[in-house]
Amino acid sequence: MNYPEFPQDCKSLLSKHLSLEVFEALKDKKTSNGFSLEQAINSGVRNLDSGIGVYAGDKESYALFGALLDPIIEEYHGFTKQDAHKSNLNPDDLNAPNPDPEGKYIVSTRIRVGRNMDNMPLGPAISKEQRDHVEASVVAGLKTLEGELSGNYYPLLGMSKEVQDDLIKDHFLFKEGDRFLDAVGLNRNWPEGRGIYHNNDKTFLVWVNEEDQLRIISMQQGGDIKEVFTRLVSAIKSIETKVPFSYSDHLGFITSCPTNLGTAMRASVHIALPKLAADMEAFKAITDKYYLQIRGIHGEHSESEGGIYDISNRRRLGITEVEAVQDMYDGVVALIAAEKAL
Ligand code: ADP
Ligand code: IOM
Repeated sequence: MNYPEFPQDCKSLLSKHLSLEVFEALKDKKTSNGFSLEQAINSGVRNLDSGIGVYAGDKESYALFGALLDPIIEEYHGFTKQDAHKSNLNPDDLNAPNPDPEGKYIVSTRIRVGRNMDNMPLGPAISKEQRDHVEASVVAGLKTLEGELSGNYYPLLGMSKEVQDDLIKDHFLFKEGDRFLDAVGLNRNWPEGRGIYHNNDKTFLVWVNEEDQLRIISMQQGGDIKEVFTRLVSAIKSIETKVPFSYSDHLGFITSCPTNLGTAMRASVHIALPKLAADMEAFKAITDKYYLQIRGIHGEHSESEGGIYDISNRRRLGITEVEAVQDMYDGVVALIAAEKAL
């Protein structure tokens, strides 16, 4: 492979950190699962609108391709090689009374974590047999969940197009054919090995074998962020007794995208901010201050509709889960105050 030239206006962290020197040092390296630099960067090379543009094929990728990944991790999370990751899943430490009890701004709240199985390649380097094994192990674990977490698993294979489209439209299921995931091999053998588990109310869901092998999700209408977090923590604690997760003392939970390392947590609200959105500079000044990310209404790489935005914590590594949710909560309080003042 030749050194990829990125256009001047490309903003991905890959384009910023893949110098010719780094490329030459890494281009012939492969992890023990056969994952190469060419595979790691293909998504960002093909998709110039990537935010990051690089993925790991396994835990080893983070060490082997460290010359590229370390500066990306540092820039995204503000986390250096000297820093240590930390965890706090205690809902009592979260200060988050509902910021919008009248339901004027917050449509819904969702908190998810990514997880991958220990001693398995990540999705970009996994074989079909290994992926099917992950699905079977995860589903066996999920079937033992009780109470509010008890539900059913719905494999994508055999799901009608109508059901699938409705689940996507209603924000419960991942989309199909994502070009960013496609370019790193995350859509191989689609739809086999993929599916969704959820309880009856769809307040607790698990995506199987999308960007990560598990996305554990708690969501509900309105702005009771603490209730959503509490349900998620109880799910994580139950599932981790059944499925061994890939973890590193330094990087926290191992995920295929470097943005998700650490807590692997994205806590978001769908929130109506039509007035503030008319002044994007003022909007971004608040989201930057509270380390927040703005997404559109259908998730990453989508647009806002009707003044409703997806606002979530940006940092995930080097801070605890409680701090990640607190970032989102404090920022949302400030955003609502700004919207009210207009
Ligand atoms: P992820 O959150 O796993 O990184 P996406 O950004 O693609 O992935 O979002 C996945 C889905 O979750 C999308 O349909 C998105 O609209 C939905 N979603 C995210 N946050 C919320 C929320 N607070 N309320 C309802 N749906 C949400
Ligand atoms: N997590 C991943 N889907 N994303 C950061 C892709 C990108 O824009 O690089």
